[in-house]
Amino acid sequence: MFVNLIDYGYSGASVPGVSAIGDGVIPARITEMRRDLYKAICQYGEVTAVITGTFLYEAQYQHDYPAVGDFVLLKYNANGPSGITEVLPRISKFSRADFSGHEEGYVKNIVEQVVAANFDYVFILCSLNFNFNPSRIARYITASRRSGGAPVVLLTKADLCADLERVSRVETIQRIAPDIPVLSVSCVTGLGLDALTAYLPPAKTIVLLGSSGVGKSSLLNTLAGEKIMEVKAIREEDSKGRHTTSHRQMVRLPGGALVIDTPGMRELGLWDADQGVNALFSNIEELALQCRFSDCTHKSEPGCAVKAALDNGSLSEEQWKHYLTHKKESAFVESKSAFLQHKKEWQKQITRFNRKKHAGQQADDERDNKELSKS
Ligand SMILES: Nc1nc2c(ncn2[C@@H]2O[C@H](COP(=O)(O)OP(=O)(O)OP(=O)(O)O)[C@@H](O)[C@H]2O)c(=O)[nH]1
Ligand SMILES: [Mg+2]
Repeated sequence: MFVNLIDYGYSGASVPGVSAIGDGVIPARITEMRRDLYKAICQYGEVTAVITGTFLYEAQYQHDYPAVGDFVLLKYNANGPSGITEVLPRISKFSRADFSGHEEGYVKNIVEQVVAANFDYVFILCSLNFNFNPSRIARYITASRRSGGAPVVLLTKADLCADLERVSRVETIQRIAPDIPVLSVSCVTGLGLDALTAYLPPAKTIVLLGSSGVGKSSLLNTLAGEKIMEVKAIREEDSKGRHTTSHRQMVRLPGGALVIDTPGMRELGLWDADQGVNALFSNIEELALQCRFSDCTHKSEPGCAVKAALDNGSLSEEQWKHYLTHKKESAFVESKSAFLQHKKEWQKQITRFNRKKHAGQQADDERDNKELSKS
């Protein structure tokens, strides 16, 4: 079977670094990741793959490792796992800050963990039931803005929500992010699914993001027309029975679009959050530039353009509230990162000091021994 990688979003000429192909390697795209074992699609079909020793030696940071959606170079092996030798430059990526930090008493800095790569759209899913949470959606929008993919908000399980309530919730999100499509969908009744096809063109890649239980895998199965991903019932009131999907996988829909399912994430640590906040709230950042004082805190200063906009209604209270939450969160990520960096430096200094002390003691011992042997 010959697979044309262009159907999987590959556009060789426009991917920088592809001239490096040769030397018995072929391009491929990562379709699945379970711990250290990958699946990749290449011209010979889907193969299992592992990262090669050289790759391991050269990879310095977590984000150097392949993620689902990555285009890679593969040493093809017809009789066993093929070897991933290189990850090609990404055109988009979704990352989270990995706080998992501790390693045998040694504190790592926060590392960037790539969740998915090379997608065109980010579908942000949030359920219309009891878990409806505009702040969480805004957080995902911020991260998506930064990723290079275009965010689309999907309010899921529309069948569990009265029509009036549904319309008002769609409006709430549209007020927070006026330039982003917001659709309500239901996998049970099929509501809203037709409108989704505009964001599912052939060879384009879509990543599904959202908390556990919002219906990411259900949506993928519905769009694929078959049960590909495991779906488990949850108790809607408290979402009990969570974290069904435990790996990342990319599926090609009958229409040709590629959809990446991800496990629901408990915490979405924003990576490089500030830039994303500025993009989502560019109108507020512009208003702030018009304040009389450059260090205006937008609380009680005269000539505050933000306060004026809030008073005359041109800036919604909701958007302002979300902006403040974001600012606080990105400050938290930054301060935690700085704290861990500081702690790491401090531990390095202790190790250096101990080593020096040890070396000094050794020199003293040698001197004593020499003195003794002389006497
Ligand atoms: N009523 C209703 N239930 C839905 C809908 N979509 C999904 N569900 C249910 O929601 C529950 C969770 O769905 P999943 O698709 O497993 O959710 P998920 O987001 O993939 O969850 P994780 O894999 O844990 O991240 C299941 O019981 C689904 O049947 C919908 O449109 N309407
Ligand atoms: Mg799932």
